Amino acid sequence: MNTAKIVTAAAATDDSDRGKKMTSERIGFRETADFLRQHDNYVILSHANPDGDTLGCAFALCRTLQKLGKKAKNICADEISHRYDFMKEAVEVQEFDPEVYISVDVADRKLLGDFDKLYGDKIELAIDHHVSHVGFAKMLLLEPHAAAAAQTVYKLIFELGGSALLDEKTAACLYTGISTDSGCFKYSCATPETHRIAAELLEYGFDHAHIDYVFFDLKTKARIALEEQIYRDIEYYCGGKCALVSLTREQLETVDSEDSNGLSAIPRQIEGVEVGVVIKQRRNGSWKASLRSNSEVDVQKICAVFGGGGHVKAAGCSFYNTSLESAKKQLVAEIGKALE
Ligand SMILES: [Mn+2]
Repeated sequence: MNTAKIVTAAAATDDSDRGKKMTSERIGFRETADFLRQHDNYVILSHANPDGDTLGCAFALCRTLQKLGKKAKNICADEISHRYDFMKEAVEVQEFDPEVYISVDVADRKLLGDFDKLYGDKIELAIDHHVSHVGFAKMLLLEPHAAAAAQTVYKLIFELGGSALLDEKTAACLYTGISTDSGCFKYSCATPETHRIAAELLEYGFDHAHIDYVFFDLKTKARIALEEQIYRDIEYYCGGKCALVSLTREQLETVDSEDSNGLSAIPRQIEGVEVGVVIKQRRNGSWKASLRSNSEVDVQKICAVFGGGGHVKAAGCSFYNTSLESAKKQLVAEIGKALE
């Protein structure tokens, strides 16, 4: 394969990558396309607890490789929600001896879940968009400022065969990745390029309104019932600048895991709230707190006090062998200090 070497050192000149351990060879779109043309029998891995981006990338790439006459299949350590059934219809089920393993939207091999042990060492090509990507594949196609890995896969498919290689089904998969990762184009990660690529995809004529309805508006009755409890039980602290919600195992088990996504967004939607907190009980009884900041408050610093971490605006920490009341008290005390 004729890969120009854009290696670790070059990657590290990018501010966003500084200090990150990079063990993969960074390659561009042309090298990646050449690599895909030259091989066959692909296994495409999504991350565990799969979302619209990792699945949209996997199914779009699988369909494209099959169109090119290659054998390809997708695998994921966790179950795929029925919401993605339209993606499964985009690919043929093929049996073959795997030759090349590819990961899509996987920032770290640990995120492969139970498949890390089985496949983590075998991945030749990683396609990703996470600034925090920890190199694990031999080769890496990384666009750290793309809103979704599906943007990168779109450009790769274009490199492989132009617009003729795209179609309605592939476009629907890629659009789902872009829309879900950008919060339906609401997050600050949605750039002019994000919108341009989405606009190109809309030209293929799939039902984008239905996709956005399914992923952003549709809720199960169980989810609505859980939200009802959440709204009823919101607690306010620090003069209304902190809103807190706690959920026991019993409450969480009324919905499936897909249904419990996005709950941490609820407290921070409230006007006047600067720090939103959602505390969920884990299966082992410990408590996991997710903090979201709407202001200057650095929630990463608050979580670090309790051994947690994350980002300035979104972070998390855990409380073990502690009652819920005690966990709340400790957290609210730190939040109070940060708000002063
Ligand atoms: Mn993603």
